[in-house]
Amino acid sequence: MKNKVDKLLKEATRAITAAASSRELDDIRVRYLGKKGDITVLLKSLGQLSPEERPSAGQAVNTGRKIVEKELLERKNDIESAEREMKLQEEQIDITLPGVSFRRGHRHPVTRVMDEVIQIFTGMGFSVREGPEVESDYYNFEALNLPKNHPARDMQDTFYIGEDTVLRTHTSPVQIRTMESETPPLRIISPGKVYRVDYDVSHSPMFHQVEGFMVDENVAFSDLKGTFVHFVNQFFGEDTPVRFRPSFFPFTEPSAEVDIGCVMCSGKGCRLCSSTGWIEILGSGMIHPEVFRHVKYDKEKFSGFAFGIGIERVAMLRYGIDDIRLFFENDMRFLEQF
Ligand code: 2NM
Repeated sequence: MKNKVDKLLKEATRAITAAASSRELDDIRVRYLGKKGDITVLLKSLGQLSPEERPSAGQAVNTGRKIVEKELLERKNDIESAEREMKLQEEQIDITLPGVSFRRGHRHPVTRVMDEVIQIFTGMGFSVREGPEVESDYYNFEALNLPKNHPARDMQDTFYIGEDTVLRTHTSPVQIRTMESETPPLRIISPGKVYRVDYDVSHSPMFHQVEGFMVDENVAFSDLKGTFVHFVNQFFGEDTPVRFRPSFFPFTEPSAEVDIGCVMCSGKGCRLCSSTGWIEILGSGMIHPEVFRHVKYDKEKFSGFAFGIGIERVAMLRYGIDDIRLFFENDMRFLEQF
């Protein structure tokens, strides 16, 4: 028995020393110590020995088993630390290499100006309402006192989707929908995309508006004036000259356009302001009784003002941009300046 154990031990030791991976080592463990392993088989055969032989033989096998177990464990630790070391070498990162640089994005100038305009009006107590860009003839025109033969309804200006369906030419339909479903007092702005058949340095077929209105008892033209003087002071600066010039819109009476002192020549007269010294920034007026009739507001009880601001237009004045199409070409050299 002692000889058998010595022989197995020698064999096992050689195999363990030669093992190069955890996997090989495991195979060796199974070969000697597994259920049918050589040493296990020897242990099981002890029962067949005579009672006199059994103690010394048992001791020899057990000692052999312990030695093999110890050698396996030691070799396992060696191999595993070698393997770990190799992995660390392979995965080593050279922290002195230059990093992969990326560019930080930012909001589009139209979005920035839009957010700023919204903030100025919410600061005066206005709330935001949004609505569909595809509208019915009724909400885009009829309810706004734009009669069937009005030039603003011409095929030239409006994108028609169907007989009675258009791409909204302004966000006023949102105001009509709001007045239909809510009762005064109301202070509402509706920002969004609008569409008109037009394309040159100052017109884009899609552009952005913030329209708004206020309705309550006793709203006067002076409220309109105070609102836009505050808006101009906030958006263009405290010292910006403001004037109110009579105008016409089908949905307001009286109507006024708001001008500011020319941003390019400071009022001296130039190409931008057609030598007038003034630049138009928004349209406004007292809401027409016909609009109130459509939304079933009592025109004897309520009055209100409304307005529309072209966002690209005020963004161009703010940043000194002379072609509206630059906003939509997505040339990074242009956009990166904001
Ligand atoms: C403008 C100019 C004047 C306007 C009117 C309405 C409504 F729905 F309340 F009647 N919303 N927006 C309005 C008035 C818009 O844009 C140049």
